[in-house]
Amino acid sequence: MRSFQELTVESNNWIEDSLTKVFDEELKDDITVKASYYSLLAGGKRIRPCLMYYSAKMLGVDVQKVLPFAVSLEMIHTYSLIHDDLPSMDNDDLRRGNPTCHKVYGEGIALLAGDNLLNRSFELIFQEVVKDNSLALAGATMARLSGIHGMIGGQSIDLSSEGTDIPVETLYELQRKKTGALLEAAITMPCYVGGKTGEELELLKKLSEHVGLAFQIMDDILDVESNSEELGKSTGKDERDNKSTFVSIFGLDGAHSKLNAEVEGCNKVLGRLVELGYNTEELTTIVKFLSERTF
Ligand code: GRG
Repeated sequence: MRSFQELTVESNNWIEDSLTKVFDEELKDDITVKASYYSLLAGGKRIRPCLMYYSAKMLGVDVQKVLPFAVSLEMIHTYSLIHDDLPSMDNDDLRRGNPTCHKVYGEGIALLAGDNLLNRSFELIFQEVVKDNSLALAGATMARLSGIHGMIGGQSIDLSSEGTDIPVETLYELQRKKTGALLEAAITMPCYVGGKTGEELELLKKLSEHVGLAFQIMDDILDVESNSEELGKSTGKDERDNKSTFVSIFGLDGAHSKLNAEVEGCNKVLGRLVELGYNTEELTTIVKFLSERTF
């Protein structure tokens, strides 16, 4: 069985080259394009493309057809990080081991770089839909999961509840949207692209919900237990900003048991996919990594 690191070598080979050419060559000297590439090509775990690649492989969906959606998703994810780091939001200096976009390019250009990544990501999707109309649902789903019903909706609840003790149900809703929605896009997009909208889609939605919560619970744990050298971003922020998190509400031990519950949920869904005849080896390895990650 291959390790998570070995799996990402393959998925990074699949996506990385495309990420370096998302903007037209003649725009390479534009300051907003430079700032966009600065953040997009700074690395990061690339967990969303990895999940999308191995979900497609499991379903037997052509990874070349899925690729523009993975590129688009990583662009949307990067825009959200640039905007989240701005002084008017989380006010952060460090991201992916480097100074944040606005520290290097200034706030105005960082704002534009985020906008630019978002707009271009949907332009890339529309270009695919123009070629093949059957991809329209995939594009619409990507927009919905990134927007007010998904990530932006989660961020909206998050910002409006800073400094207050939120009920557990609100914490779950916030995190399902803020973190979970883009992970759902990663895991389910191959279903929409490949026209597999039956039981597989329902199972992969369920899997994403557990993966999203496990990912966020681990993020909250690492914010307390890890350090900025290891994570490439600042730590201790949740307490600084008086945020309700899985750790602040359940304590560290409680957060670890919530994490285990989500991992069990993932494994149950993966078990059902095995019963349906799918090979879940790679997705199982990724889930294991997410539940043990140190960065
Ligand atoms: C600004 C619309 C808008 C949304 C911001 C991304 C985000 C929403 C907030 C950042 C803070 C946070 C804890 C988000 C939860 C999602 C998350 C853990 C993002 C970091 O994702 P990783 O760890 O990052 O995959 P890398 O750098 O590895 O790609």
